[in-house]
Amino acid sequence: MATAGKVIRCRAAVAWAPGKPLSIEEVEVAPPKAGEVRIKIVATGICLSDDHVIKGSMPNVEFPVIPGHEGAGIVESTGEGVTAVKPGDKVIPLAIPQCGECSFCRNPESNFCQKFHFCEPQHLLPDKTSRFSCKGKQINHFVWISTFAEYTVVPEYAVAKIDAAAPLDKVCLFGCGFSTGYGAAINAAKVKPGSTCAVFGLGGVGLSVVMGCKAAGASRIIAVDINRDKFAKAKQLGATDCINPRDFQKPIQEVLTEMTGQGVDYSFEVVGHPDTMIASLASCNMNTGVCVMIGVLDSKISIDPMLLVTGRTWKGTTFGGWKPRESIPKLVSSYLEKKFDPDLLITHTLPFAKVNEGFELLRAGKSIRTVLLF
Ligand code: COD
Ligand code: ZN
Ligand code: ZN
Repeated sequence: MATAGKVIRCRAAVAWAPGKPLSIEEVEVAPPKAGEVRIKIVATGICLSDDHVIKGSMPNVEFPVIPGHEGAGIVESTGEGVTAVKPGDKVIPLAIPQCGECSFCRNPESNFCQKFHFCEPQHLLPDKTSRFSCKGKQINHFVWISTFAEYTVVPEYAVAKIDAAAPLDKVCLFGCGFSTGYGAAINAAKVKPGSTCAVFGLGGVGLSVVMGCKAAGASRIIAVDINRDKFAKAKQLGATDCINPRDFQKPIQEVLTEMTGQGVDYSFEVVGHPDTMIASLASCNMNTGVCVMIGVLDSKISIDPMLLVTGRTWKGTTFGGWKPRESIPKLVSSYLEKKFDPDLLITHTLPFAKVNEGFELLRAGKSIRTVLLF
């Protein structure tokens, strides 16, 4: 491509300081160094976690930063030594990398590559520099992928090559929301046919959990949300019952226990709130119930240990337990074979310049997923 090896000037949404709206700026994006890939982002979804970044409540984020982690695009150029992708390939940048070398990558049971956050902070690329600048200032990356930029540079091990037939304005959701929720049911909980599930929080991620529970053959899927406008979509995707905690005088875990006799077999927390974290744990049955945590919180919670001593399993998952470089291309192929339909999660499509409008829709509970197009 004519731009290979050159600095590209393009648009990006910059969060200059916590709590401020995003600002659309012209940024400079340096060429990829060895082991890196520069991607032209075509579409990006808006996830609640990006809102946590903007508000300043997401750990390990350094301002100014370009958020966004649910994108899809086309490789523009590659740095020295890159073999996994080439210019023109359709790709999904990965918020969770897969280096293939660390002990977690080599363990077939785990997907949490050790390059994620803990040994290498992801506001800078692995060589400890940024590829973004604006008005003479360095701008930081977000989890290495910063998809709210027309061009972004990511390490080779944070890119998944996908089928050339994939529609980028749809499969961007595989970069976070759909994969995270669907995988939580399939990989983390390993929902069994005929089981009963409860899903707390019916955003893009929670509704993807509902899809995963249905695909796994759950016979009862109870969807829980304080916004009843989410119920129609939840039913369309497989929920058998929808309940609003505000309609009851008693704690929702008691309601769920009464509805099911002993509590559900699997519960999922997809809100990121202390009350729903405790309620979801307490609503799965003692003895064999499994509660999967997906939401994050920037404070601590305390629980009654008896909830666990009686036999419940409490676990968490990131990115749905998928080993991303090997699993995301397969998930996209299954989507092209129409095995599931995450398109139903996309309620709004907006031009990139309207990114703040997209966040307003999310905060007002009016959207499930907004996809921004460059
Ligand atoms: N009880 C029930 N539902 C509630 C409550 C409550 N007390 N409070 C809010 N809700 C509902 C809202 O009405 C909304 O429908 C839903 O919870 C949240 O949906 P969204 O669309 O705002 O959020 P999502 O689906 O985009 O993201 C939810 C996460 C929990 C994934 C996110 O907030 C988070 O914590 N992300 C970090 C952890 C993680 O694994 N992330 C991977 C994806 S980034
Ligand atoms: Zn996300
Ligand atoms: Zn690894």
